[in-house]
Amino acid sequence: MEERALLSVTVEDRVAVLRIANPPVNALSAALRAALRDAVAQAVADQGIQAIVLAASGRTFVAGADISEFGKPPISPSLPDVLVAMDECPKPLVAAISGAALGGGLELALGCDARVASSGVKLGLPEVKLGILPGAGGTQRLPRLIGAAAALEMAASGEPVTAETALSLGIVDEVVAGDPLPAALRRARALAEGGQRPQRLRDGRERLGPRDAFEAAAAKVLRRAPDNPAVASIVESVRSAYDLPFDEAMSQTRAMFLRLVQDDRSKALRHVFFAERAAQQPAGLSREVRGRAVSHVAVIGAGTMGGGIAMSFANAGIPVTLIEAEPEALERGLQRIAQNYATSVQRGSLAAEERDRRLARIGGGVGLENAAGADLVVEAVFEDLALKQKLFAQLDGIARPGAVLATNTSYLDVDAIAGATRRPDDVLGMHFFSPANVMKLLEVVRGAGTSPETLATAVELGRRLGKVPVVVGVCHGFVGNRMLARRTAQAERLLLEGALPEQVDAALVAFGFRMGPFAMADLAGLDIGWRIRKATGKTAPVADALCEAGRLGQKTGKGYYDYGGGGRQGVPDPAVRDLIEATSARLGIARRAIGQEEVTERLILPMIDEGARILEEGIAARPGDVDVVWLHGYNWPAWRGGPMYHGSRLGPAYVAQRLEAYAGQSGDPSLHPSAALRRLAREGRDFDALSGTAR
Ligand code: 3H9
Repeated sequence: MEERALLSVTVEDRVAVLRIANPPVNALSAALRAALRDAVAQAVADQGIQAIVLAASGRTFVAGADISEFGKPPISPSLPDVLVAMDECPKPLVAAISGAALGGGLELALGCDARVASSGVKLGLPEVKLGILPGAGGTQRLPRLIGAAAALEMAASGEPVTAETALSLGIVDEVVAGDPLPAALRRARALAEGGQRPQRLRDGRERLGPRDAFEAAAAKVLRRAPDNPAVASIVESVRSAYDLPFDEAMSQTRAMFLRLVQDDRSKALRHVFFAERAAQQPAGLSREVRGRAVSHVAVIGAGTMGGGIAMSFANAGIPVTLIEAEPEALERGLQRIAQNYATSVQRGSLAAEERDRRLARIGGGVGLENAAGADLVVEAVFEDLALKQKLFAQLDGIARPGAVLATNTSYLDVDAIAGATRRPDDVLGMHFFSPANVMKLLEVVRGAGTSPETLATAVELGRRLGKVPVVVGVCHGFVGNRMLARRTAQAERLLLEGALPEQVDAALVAFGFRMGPFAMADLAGLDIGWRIRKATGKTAPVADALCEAGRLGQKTGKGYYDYGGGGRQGVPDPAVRDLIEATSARLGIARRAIGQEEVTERLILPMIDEGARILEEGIAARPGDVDVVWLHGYNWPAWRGGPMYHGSRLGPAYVAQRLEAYAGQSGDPSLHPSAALRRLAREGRDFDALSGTAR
């Protein structure tokens, strides 16, 4: 195999320009680190060279360490070794930052004497999002440059800043429009003319700032993220900038870095990183297929969902027409949108001018003919198949040829909806999650007839909206809601068998969810599920009894909990306990004490089992896709990687065996493991083995 040049060296008027070229994002792989170290050594040895500029080709400067190397045996030179070589270099170094400088990429730039960035680039230390800390001096050099409190905030939040903010913070010395190389060369020459290299960042503590300001910032970040072990390490490492000599602080930081990389939580977060990216490339869709251009969208239905979807488009700069059948309904919908934006402005999360720009992108229209000019139509009307079919048949006659027609259904058969048109190749599902302008998940439902271009259009658009699109197949509830149904059924069963709502909720919160199923149901309103059950002839004895008693959740002040004066924090209610016990008695179910482990497993393991079926049927293409659905649609705790990742850690054999045991103990036949899961257990294989078995 021919070796790619990861680093090219050119000389411009006695300045060596080291240009990194390691597509796609210039990650600092072992080979690149070695090339960097050697190129610095050569520039030092070359008498004709006075200074060095570090630049990069492609869309990023350097996106940091190569995450795929984590967890494998470390290969020398490490990134800290490269930075030692840069510190020891007697000639000045300048970074020309032309794209994102993240993690190790920013750390590399901090090893230079000056930094020039092009306008609009992002700089940051996102390591914390991977459950690790900046391991190559970010926690030592950045505090010495911009102060410990500001550096801590950047490293603990993981949020990048723009070049302009970086300039005001003092991270970069200059921001230029376009290519930063000429300005970097100028600075390199000016520094070289000074004769001596300026003081290295490692050698000065003057700018660390007052210790009490740092301690106040530390208390704040620790309160904000109590579950992420990396945050405490980041605090400790930045603090050591005050207390320890640079080299000692670095070796302590390195030890913490290596420990965190091995932590299960970091492994799970890295899995999430790669799963999110893999989901962007739908299985069975060639990278060459391009989506159609979308410059105007129509959203049919101005209810909560339709309004949120319209806001998503407007927020991403895409003009949208909201369509209703009656003027009053349209007016109500538009007012709700205006109110939502007004609340954001009041809270200070949205500037008034930006609100005005977004509102100006949202128009309204009464009647479907308003969809005629749209490149994409999203239908978000009531969940009723006949209604949707009628609407799509009408749309077929109105929408322009080549327009993508999407339904936002949460459960219904997308193929049956597509069948109402003469262009099923243009039809698919775009299932947004409520509130649609906030939740990041977008299930893109591929129908039997959906064309590759239509699919690519929805995926590309999802990305433009800042969502995480995941392609799924047609079935009742798709991936997310289908798995949720298993959990909901067990939550109800557990109440009948002996548990109480607060115990079930506490188990899921202990697992890492922000809320348990019953607190969640109270928030959403119990009547939605009740209506669906009545329509489909299903029952949920406890939930039904609560609804019959008028306890519909927070909106009625009572549900599974009592909300007293209408607040959001419910308390357990003895009346609910009586109601549950009476229901168990009525159904002849003997109540028993149920421990937390059983509660957790009976909520989580059936979901994993359902995930196995979903994979076997080809509804989701990869276990990671299922994980991404749960991470971004249902707030699955990221440090647990997602349901399939969790299932894979437990092992399919364990999951199958526990489900079998619970099925026997509770007499609930739905707990028997599926054929897919049993097969994996028998063959000692993981969920990956189910990928692509159908389709
Ligand atoms: C670190 O630096 C530790 C140090 O402190 C010290 C160590 C001692 N490694 O996101 P995209 C792949 S930790 C390996 O779709 P975009 C990605 O998987 C690191 N691979 O592009 C994808 O592959 P594929 C701290 C990486 O334009 C492809 O590149 N840095 C890495 O939407 C394109 O990625 C971070 O956490 C990586 N570091 O966004 C930054 N980064 O095509 C992580 C990307 O096969 N990266 N890939 O699916 C990002 O945030 C985004 O990738 C970035 C570009 C904003 C740069």
